[in-house]
Amino acid sequence: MKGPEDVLLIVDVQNDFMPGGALAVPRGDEIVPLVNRLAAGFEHVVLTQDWHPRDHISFAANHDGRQPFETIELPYGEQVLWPVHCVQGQPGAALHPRLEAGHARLVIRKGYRRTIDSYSAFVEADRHSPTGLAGYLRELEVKRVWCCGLATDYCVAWSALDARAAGFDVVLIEDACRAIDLNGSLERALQQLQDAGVVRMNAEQALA
Ligand code: VGL
Ligand code: ZN
Repeated sequence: MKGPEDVLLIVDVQNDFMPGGALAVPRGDEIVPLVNRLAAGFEHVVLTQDWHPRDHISFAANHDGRQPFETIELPYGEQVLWPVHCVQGQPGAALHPRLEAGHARLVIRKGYRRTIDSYSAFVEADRHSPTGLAGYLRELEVKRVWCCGLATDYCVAWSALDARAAGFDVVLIEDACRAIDLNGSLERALQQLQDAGVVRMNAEQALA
């Protein structure tokens, strides 16, 4: 059992990211049993939920003539336009019904501001606005952040990179993640994670 210095960060295991959902991550549902085994091995679990208002700036439908997966320039940089997903309080934003993480202590909701997206659980896409998670983990003297969930190349990768930037040791539990893989995004993300010193493991190793 992992103790107080370790936290399992379960990123965006939500209905809209599952096959059949609004922004389906291929085979996203396959990770749920593994995430459940991991959660049982951690005393301290934190969840994230992508949590957008209906008029969110990341939705292609909110930009005339734009299609999902195109990109636009926003004041904070390039933004991928997504299908409408994870709308606050809607069934698509709910956690997967077979996720077993009832002992999770904190749920970080992100992307709730209309004009700023947030892939990361730590800092919004303006790279400036904190979610409060780093301060919470520091105050509880957490040393290591173990990351799993969806999607490897977006919310999991950005969260892992920001956890490193905040000074934590970080492990990516690769087989407990699935990727969107848009225009080479997975390869790019894995390279950035490696450069940042994020350790890659599988769930077996993580639970050993
Ligand atoms: C995510 C795209 C848009 C994710 C969230 O959870 O990786 N990706 N919103
Ligand atoms: Zn989103």
